[in-house]
Amino acid sequence: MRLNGAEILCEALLREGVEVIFGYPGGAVLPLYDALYKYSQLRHIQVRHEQGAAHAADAYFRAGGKIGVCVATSGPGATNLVTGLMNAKADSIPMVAITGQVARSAIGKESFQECPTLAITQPCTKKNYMVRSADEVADTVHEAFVVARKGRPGPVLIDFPRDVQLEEAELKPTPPPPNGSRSIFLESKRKLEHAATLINESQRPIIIAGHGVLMSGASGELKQLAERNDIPVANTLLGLGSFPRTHRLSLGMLGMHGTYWANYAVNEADVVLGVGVRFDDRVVGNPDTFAPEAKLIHIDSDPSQVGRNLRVDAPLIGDAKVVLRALMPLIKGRRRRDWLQQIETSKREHPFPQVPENANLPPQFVMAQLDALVREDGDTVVVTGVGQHQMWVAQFVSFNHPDSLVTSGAQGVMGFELPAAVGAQIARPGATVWSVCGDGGFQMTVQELATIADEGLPVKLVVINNGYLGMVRQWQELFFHKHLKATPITSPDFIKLAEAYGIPGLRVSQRREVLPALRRAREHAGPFLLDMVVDGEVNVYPMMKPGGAFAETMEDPRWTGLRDMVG
Ligand SMILES: Cc1cc2nc3c(=O)[nH]c(=O)nc-3n(C[C@H](O)[C@H](O)[C@H](O)COP(=O)(O)OP(=O)(O)OC[C@H]3O[C@@H](n4cnc5c(N)ncnc54)[C@H](O)[C@@H]3O)c2cc1C
Ligand SMILES: Cc1ncc(C[n+]2csc(CCOP(=O)(O)OP(=O)(O)O)c2C)c(N)n1
Ligand SMILES: [Mg+2]
Repeated sequence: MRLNGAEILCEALLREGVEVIFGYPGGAVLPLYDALYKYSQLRHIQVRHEQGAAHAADAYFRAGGKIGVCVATSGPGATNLVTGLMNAKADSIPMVAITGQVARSAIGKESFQECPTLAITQPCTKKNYMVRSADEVADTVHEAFVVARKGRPGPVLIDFPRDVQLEEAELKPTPPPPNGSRSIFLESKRKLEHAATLINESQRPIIIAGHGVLMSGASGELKQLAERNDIPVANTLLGLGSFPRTHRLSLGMLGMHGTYWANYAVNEADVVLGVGVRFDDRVVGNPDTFAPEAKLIHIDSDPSQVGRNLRVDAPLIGDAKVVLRALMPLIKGRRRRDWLQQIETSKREHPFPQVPENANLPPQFVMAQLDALVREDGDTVVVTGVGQHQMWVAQFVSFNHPDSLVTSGAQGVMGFELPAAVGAQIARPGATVWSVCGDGGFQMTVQELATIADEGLPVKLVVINNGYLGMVRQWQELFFHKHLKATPITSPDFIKLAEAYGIPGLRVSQRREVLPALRRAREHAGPFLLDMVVDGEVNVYPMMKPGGAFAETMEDPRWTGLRDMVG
């Protein structure tokens, strides 16, 4: 069958099981949009900015596990994708991005809307291609999906010259599927036995479960191993949900804003088992003082991540699920009353983050109430922006299921919250999707309210309106002599703004209003916005200083038990 390049691309996407494309048209992708006009099986979500397309495609994967596809035109369309590509690359999210390019004969001539997309996106993709003939299109698309998924996943970009979209070629048969996308388990039995001996003989082990556990679908294996050997589990921000937060062995998040007791347990541990975790500096602080007494076992599918940030005693390279399964028979069943008791004592002495008693509506109160609702619901996704509200979500919401948190980790992209909510809701139409937004971040991609309204996505937007770029204000207060420069931020009337898009909303400024408002938003059939006018000058604690040691953890001495207050 002879088709043009754009039609071949659509056929190849369908063969890859693609159902949704997040995109924005322009001159250099007009032939592709003409093909999409015919290929109505490919649902096209028209975002309002290409950055939104990339974030939506990213969250589509994080929430639903299927690779997201985004499309942009050449020049400004392609450059608008860059933040989203970098975000996906840094957080190991597979994605396929397709950009239009000027015709082959116009390349290199500073043609209208020409830009060096391959050069610009090379560092923020796993691989990028330019298809130079229609004949190459199908194979390139299939290869892109394989590359995006395998090893450490990430985004792949295909630059698609306009004339190649129009050129005709024969549609090739589908290539055979590659031999399994999981990386082959490389480690010897001796290495597994060494790691198992370290665990079995340890007195104070801890598991640090990261994003790789979710990527591998290894939550079940993780739970089995933790329970068999009675090992407490701390999660990274991106690993939250890989181990049930309400499980007796869960310590919550570790790291810069992790729970005191998770960081305490790491500090006291004699063995640390890291699973699918990159040991980012927000997790480790100062590498010289991290887990000072521990032997480190590291399971990761990407050999370049092992030993990169920390010295590793027992590396186990491979897919988390495969390695954990291989390790399991070597792990002894045992109970660790003394060690767990030691951690319980630390919990009692350093209770959970709290609020000043005289506070009116502390943001943490909102999070604790949201947690109550999330626990009631079976199928929930919480999306966040970046900043203080993100950390309070991580601290207060009990993520008990995989793929229930969608957040930007390594890049910390403000503005992720709205377009990511679009992608998450489209991936999980039956789920309640809460998007907890910063008043700053919300204003960065606010135009995606139109996408939410157009598509009738029943997203629940909770704007944490603290009047500040709160996280930066916190750093100015703590480390820059309270010089608040450019961090107080004004906002439009969020309710009126939402109304302009046909989205109803409610303003909340009192504690007693919070839970009824959250319920009302949840019960509303369509999108709903809550403008939570919270106390502005509240800091996220505990906080380990950047690059600092556990011993330097900052706690707020003024605060008293919030969880008791909200019941
Ligand atoms: C304001 C702010 C504050 C933050 N504070 C904290 C904090 O206090 N604590 C915290 O934890 N984070 C914090 N972060 C996030 C932090 O920056 C990192 O993004 C996060 O710690 C990374 O988690 P990770 O290593 O689990 O995930 P990733 O960075 O995604 O790494 C995943 C690892 O898993 C591996 N992997 C992938 N697939 C597989 C597989 N199938 N099998 C095995 N391995 C696999 C990858 O090779 C990689 O090494 C913060 C971010 C922001 C924006
Ligand atoms: C695109 C982008 N620009 C700047 C920053 C730096 N930054 C990190 S957190 C933050 C403040 C976020 O403010 P807001 O969205 O209101 O959330 P809050 O911290 O107040 O909860 C800023 C400016 C960033 N992470 N991303
Ligand atoms: Mg704010």
